[in-house]
Amino acid sequence: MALTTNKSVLSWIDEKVELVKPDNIVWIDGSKEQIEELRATACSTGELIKLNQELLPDCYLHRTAVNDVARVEGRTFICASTKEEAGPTNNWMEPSEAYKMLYDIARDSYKGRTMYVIPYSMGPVGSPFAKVGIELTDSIYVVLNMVIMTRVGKDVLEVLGDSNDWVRGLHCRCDIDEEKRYICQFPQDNTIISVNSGYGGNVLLGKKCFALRIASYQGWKEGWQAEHMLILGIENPQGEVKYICAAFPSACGKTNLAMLIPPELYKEKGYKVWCVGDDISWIRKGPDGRLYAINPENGFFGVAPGTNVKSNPNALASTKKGTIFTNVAHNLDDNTVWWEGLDKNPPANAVEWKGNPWNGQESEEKGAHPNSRFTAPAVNCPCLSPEFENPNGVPISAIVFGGRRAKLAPLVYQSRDWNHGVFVGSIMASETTAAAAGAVGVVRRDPMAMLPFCGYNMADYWQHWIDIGATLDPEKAPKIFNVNWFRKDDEGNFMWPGFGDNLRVLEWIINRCEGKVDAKDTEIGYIPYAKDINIEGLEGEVSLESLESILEVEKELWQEDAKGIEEFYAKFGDKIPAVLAEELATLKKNVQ
Ligand code: GTP
Ligand code: SPV
Ligand code: MN
Repeated sequence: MALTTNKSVLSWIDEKVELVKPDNIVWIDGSKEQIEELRATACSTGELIKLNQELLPDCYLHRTAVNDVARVEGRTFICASTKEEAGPTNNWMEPSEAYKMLYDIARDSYKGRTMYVIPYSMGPVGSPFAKVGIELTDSIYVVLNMVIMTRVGKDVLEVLGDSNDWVRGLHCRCDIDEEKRYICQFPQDNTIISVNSGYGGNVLLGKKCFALRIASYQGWKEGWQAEHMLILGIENPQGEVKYICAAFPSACGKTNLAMLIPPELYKEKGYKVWCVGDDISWIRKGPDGRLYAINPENGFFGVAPGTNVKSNPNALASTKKGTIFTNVAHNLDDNTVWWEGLDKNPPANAVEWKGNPWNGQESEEKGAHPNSRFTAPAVNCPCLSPEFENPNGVPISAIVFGGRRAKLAPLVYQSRDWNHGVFVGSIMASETTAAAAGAVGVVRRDPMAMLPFCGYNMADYWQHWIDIGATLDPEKAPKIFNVNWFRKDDEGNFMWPGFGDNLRVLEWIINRCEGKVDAKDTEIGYIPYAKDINIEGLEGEVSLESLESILEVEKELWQEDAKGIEEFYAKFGDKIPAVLAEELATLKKNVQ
């Protein structure tokens, strides 16, 4: 039975039913009973494996197809009416052509299958920031993931009422055929169509497709911002909490930073860190003129490898109940899961992520895919912010950009002002990771960590950033920074311990926001004096000299980089905002 009388919803679903021809239609109401039933069905078909319910209550394991383990950027399209609107950094397809191609692929593909109708809210239901979506899928795995990652159920439709303001999403598994895999966004139609995949970012349509690609376009039109940013709160010993948003590319440390455990020294003093979000921020100006952010998601779709009690105990704790693991190794001895970097004791009697028997003590092969993931409910997180459900979001003191760069980018620097900060975000570059299909470790430009996620022309997106800044009182605008946890020495070792110790850098950032500490005015922006980054307790890991060396501006490298920026900007022709062209000229002059 349909859960709404909304005509725009019902007529759209009717059309899609006509197209894909499901045997049954099931509306997802979000009830416990329904979820249990779906889990049982998925276990009976092998789509899910029920894990040890004593050690991991309500936890399940799923394996995707071997050819379907990451986002596919080459097959992701922005189907705006003109190519120019999608811009040079997006793949573009003309909308009517795209619809025709996708409908041909989707036609009859639900025959013998069930259509699940998922009404969901991105953001707390009814929050002024929140937006509604409806995803149609023929995958129980998608339903159960969406139930964790978003707010799903009847109340979403009640809030929607008769409105036509909701995002349409059609997902068809089809045959998981790589050659016919397409992830298409139609920003002008509020529509997403995804075919031939069953992997996370390609099919959980509330996440990257809606909350970033469609929402970034909506934000442009409506005066707000959708960003690939974590949100965390830092509580000082006086009990004051300051919030930071940070944009790092995929698999570059957002989940880890969002849940960081303060170093002993800071814990003793009374510092605490609160996680509001680990991947996406929706940001808008509040009544007091400051920028406020919400996390539109309700769970974490986190990278499993490398997550352990030391690196990210909060993430690990979050995965102990109600979690779906994707493409990790299955320990048959105790029916639990394992991944590289969990501990130094891989299971001998196990099944690797592709489904083959695996002896982790002897095998050279990996047990878990490098982009294996956990889907964990946010409420599980021990450091979840009390503001997580706040419909009005949290006020942002600082915006931090950062990438994975072995050389060049210093540990941290601050932009001179908002517009320079936009420039700093626009010139971000990072080494590619396993989160997307393709080569790993290649440096590429990834402005604001939005390269794969911006739903319109990146030059317009930069201008939107500049325009937002122009509406802000400089006293109230967040200060903008850049960080790099990934500098390496000549032997290839990380020069900064990272993880919990990143709080030492965040402390400097907060101090800068409050005007409590001086900085060196350099060619690229404000850089800390080494003495102002607290390295107490890091003896043996970081010396003052090595800290100084990762805070240095290496002019020759920057000259080289400026050329790369110029080439990148050239792709946008005269759409490059004048402000950014001027900032580039200044940088070039400064590092001459
Ligand atoms: P997405 O979910 O793909 O958006 O990734 P993310 O940005 O949330 O990245 P995540 O926190 O999952 O970290 C990805 C990888 O980076 C993991 O293997 C981490 O162990 C590693 N990592 C995270 N923070 C640090 C750090 O401070 N230093 C170093 N060296 N590695 C880090
Ligand atoms: C990312 O790749 O940035 C992710 C994972 O957060 S996915 O949902 O697959 O996009
Ligand atoms: Mn991400």
